[in-house]
Amino acid sequence: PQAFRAADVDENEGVEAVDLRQLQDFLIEKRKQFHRNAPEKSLPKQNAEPETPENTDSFPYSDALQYKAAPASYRQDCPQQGTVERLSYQTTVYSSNLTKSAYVYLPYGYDSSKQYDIMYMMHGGGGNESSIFLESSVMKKYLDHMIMNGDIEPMIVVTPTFNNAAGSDMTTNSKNFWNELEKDLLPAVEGKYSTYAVSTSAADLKASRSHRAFSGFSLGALTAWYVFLNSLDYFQYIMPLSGDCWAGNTAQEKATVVADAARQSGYSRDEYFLMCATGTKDIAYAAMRDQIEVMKTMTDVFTYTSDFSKGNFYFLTCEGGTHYWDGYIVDYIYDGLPYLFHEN
Ligand code: FER
Repeated sequence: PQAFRAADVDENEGVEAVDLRQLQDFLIEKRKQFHRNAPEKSLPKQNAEPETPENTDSFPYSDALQYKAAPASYRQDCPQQGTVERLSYQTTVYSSNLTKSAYVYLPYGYDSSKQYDIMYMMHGGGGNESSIFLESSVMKKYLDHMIMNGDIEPMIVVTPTFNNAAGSDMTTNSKNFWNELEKDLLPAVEGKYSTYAVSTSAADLKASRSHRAFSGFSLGALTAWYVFLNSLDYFQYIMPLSGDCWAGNTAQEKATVVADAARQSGYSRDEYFLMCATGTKDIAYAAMRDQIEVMKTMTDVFTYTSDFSKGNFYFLTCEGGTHYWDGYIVDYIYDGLPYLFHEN
């Protein structure tokens, strides 16, 4: 029993793959401390304590995160599989009311009495709500393996679409999605699945922003930048992948719009985080790099490092990476996602 207790490094009264993975990382000095996963971290909603600013979760950040593809085994079926459900919801923010759908990834062992971090993830141009989890299977397999191996805590991932029958072109739909997201999608999802939002009121959704991320690829990265511009009070983490912020014509203008949103948000630098990524052969590379180079000079709102205990903004680049979801983008998520959700 003593050896068992010692091996239970996450202190959840069981020795699972998660513990062994953490021990492995500890032995090769990839990790200095263990993630606790004890029951009280996931209290039923009605007993949830107000969040304290103190960060009790010391993640072993690198300050200069490097691109690394996931292990090849992550592309195989995982022995511990989450599920993907279709969620239908109404949206009333367009000229006519619409019924839309999104897909929701629930981690292996999802338990509605626990609370989960949540990430919303937007497809690229020409895609739809099925693209990420149904038309490709890599993201689902990556999440399963990452959770089983303790790369990330169990979490919920939602894939909606910016497409809508009442809207206009894809770019406009992408830029405007934050409105539907705040008013209709967040309440539909978080009223049904167990997140840190204690209710679906705007106030409670905002109060749980440190447990919520938005990511997107390509035209979906544009959605993510516009979520940064408009919805920071709902999202603490934004992860734009292979797309820049089309809110200006020059890098200077784009960076200024993003910095001004941060300035006007009322949040301090340790309350919003940007994990950006692309490849050097990606069609988004030059525009993204140029925008980010200017953002690096805006040191009143952005501190450039991947150590999010010290800064709030990073650009991961993959030498030779192209605009290819299954080939590169999923690996940016593999690299970047573990860096989110520690700064509560
Ligand atoms: C970008 C490069 C490409 C970008 C979007 C795209 C938002 C989208 C291309 C497409 O959908 O064809 O920097 O930023």
